[in-house]
Amino acid sequence: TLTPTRDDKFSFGLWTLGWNAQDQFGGPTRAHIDTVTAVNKLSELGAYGMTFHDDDLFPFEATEAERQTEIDRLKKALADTGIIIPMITTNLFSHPVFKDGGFTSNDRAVRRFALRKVIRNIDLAAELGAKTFVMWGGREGSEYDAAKDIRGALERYREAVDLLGDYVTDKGYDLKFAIEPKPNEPRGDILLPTVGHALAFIATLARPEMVGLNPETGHEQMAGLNYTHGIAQALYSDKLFHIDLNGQRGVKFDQDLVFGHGDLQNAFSLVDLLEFGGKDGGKTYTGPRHFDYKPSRTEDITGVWDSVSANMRMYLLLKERAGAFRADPEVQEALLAAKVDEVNTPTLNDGESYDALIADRSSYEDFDSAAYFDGKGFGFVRLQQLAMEHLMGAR
Ligand code: GLT
Ligand code: MN
Ligand code: MN
Ligand code: MN
Repeated sequence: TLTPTRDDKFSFGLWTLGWNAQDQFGGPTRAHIDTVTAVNKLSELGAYGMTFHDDDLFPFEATEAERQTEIDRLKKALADTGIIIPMITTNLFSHPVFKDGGFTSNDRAVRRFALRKVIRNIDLAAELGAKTFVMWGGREGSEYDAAKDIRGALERYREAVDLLGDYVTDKGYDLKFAIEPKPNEPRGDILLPTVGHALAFIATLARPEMVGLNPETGHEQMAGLNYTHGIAQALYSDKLFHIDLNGQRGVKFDQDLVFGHGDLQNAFSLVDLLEFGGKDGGKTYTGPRHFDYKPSRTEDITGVWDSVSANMRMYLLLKERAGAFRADPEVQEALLAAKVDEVNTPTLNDGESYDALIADRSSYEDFDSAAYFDGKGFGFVRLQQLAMEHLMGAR
């Protein structure tokens, strides 16, 4: 079915549909959307969750009372609709004080302020029952190589995440962190620019088990990387804690298009991996299908809600198409011919040592590399064509 239900676990950032469409070159083209309207509309359109930054819900300068009013209004809307808050995150990038970063600013007082802002928001996450706390360090980075000691900045990043891990653990909160990589924008170069960099960083932490990834489609693609590969490696490392789905067309500024409106074939392979990539053909990821996109600046309020629905519909269409691809006997035969599953067979026999491998003449001395394929290819193109035909609804 192409009608989204709560079981599909679709969620949206309040900052996504709520974006007033201000950009580098022009002012807002739309009005602010109130939190309660957002929750009601998401519920009506079939989402199950909403996410937000502290500053999305109440302004940076909000008084304690103003902050509480907004939290209470949100709680009431959640109770009225059944929408949940699976993830929350902290804005350490909009206010001018964060112009050189939060956790890694050269200015120590800014770093201490950033930690306090995050701790306050972790308490809110726990209060609202969020299970994931995203860290997107958009301002952690530099434009000028002489201006940032990268090793020092990474040490401060580690110090911050370790401290927050201690805090969550000591408070007994059921909350995990998900780092969101991005190569650039707003900084010229951002720290932890890709899934791979972030995985290496997580391994240096005091509590690596508490920290995973929130990879965004467009962010990996801005680095020219294959998002499906990045997600697969995150899964391989048990680090896919959350996901930001959207669309991007190639290596350029962060487009935040509707999911599937960018690299469609990569979106197809991604949904195939998430929904059918498990050992038994089941899901590999059961968390929120979270959309972090921006309704284009050309759109009015109708266009905003159309684009919310478009994200969910694209996901469900791709899921349907990937299911049809998997079920097609000709695809199964092509997969077999392409030896796709053979990569899961260990290269050595059970218990085989390198001595035994060296003693196996068929593996080398008698292996006729030139004659081995005897003019036969793998048939990957045929397989890809079948995938594209399913994607296009031609089969
Ligand atoms: C910001 C960024 C996103 C991050 C959000 C979380 S905020 O809009 O562009 O990719 O996921 O901080
Ligand atoms: Mn983005
Ligand atoms: Mn994102
Ligand atoms: Mn974004």
